[in-house]
Amino acid sequence: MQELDKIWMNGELIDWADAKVHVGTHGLHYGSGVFEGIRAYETPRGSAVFRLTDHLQRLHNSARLLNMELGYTIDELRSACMDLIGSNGVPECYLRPIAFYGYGELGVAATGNPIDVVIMSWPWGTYLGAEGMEKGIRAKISSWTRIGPNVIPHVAKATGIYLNSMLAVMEANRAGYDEAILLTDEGYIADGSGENLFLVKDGTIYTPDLSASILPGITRDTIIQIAQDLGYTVVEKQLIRTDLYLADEVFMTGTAAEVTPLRDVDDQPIGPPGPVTLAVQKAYLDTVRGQSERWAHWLEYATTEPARAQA
Ligand code: PPE
Repeated sequence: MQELDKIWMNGELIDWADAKVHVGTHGLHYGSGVFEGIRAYETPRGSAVFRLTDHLQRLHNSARLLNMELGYTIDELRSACMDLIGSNGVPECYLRPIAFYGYGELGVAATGNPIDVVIMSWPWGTYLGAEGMEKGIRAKISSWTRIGPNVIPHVAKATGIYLNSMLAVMEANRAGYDEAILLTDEGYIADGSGENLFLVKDGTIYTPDLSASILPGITRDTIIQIAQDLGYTVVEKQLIRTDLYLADEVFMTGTAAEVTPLRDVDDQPIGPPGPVTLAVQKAYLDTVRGQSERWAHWLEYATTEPARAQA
């Protein structure tokens, strides 16, 4: 991770090296935290954060599901993100707000522990490699099952959930694949370790519906809207693994992964990135980089760069 100058922690911008917690922190012992992953892009009008308010709204929802009181409004967190981008001076970066039960009492019930709220930012290149973005990655169905809706609320982007993702992606990597695909207990396709999944069959786009224990991805929502605008039909439904094997195209979406094509699943060839994937990927990258008037309202410009914003 490339270290930048500042981290926003509990209301203040502090030096990167000083953003520390005690080893007795509740969130460290029990994974009791919620977080977000957000990207800021360099655009012709300066640094813009993609769907920042939507990400912060999801952070608030995640916190609610874990009975956490963040203590900062969405507006306050939005300003904090903008201040951080301005002070670090890196217009194109990944933002990682995280809130967790802090240092107080140990014991599983977190009631009474303080809540720490932190925002980090650092430059993060392509998640699954530049070559993966261009030529497609190789994925494997995981032997790990995606956590069910009555295990941990999957709608929450909660830190503890990511043990599920970590085991899956490490298993896939050890076996020589780039990414894992997790199925639900019933065998329906859920998501990747850090991405939602889409497939294309006979010109129609399919993606698992929200009941499949998936994170309600903001990129997923973006892609559904962009694809419909491009004239594609998008169907949200239960999908099974053989739908992937027989698909014409498969791609994954996420803030970090953006739109990454899959070139094979379980060694079943899907082929090089197809026309629908490429069209959607281009439209997405144009949108986040401020090249699209249609979706301009999704870009929240860092107010800390007034000189550039006027240009
Ligand atoms: N599913 C999972 C399990 C997931 O972690 C992500 C985001 C998504 C779907 C897509 O969500 P969205 O970013 O809102 O479109 N994964 C984040 C964290 C990746 C990491 O390694 O850390 C991300 O993409 O920022």
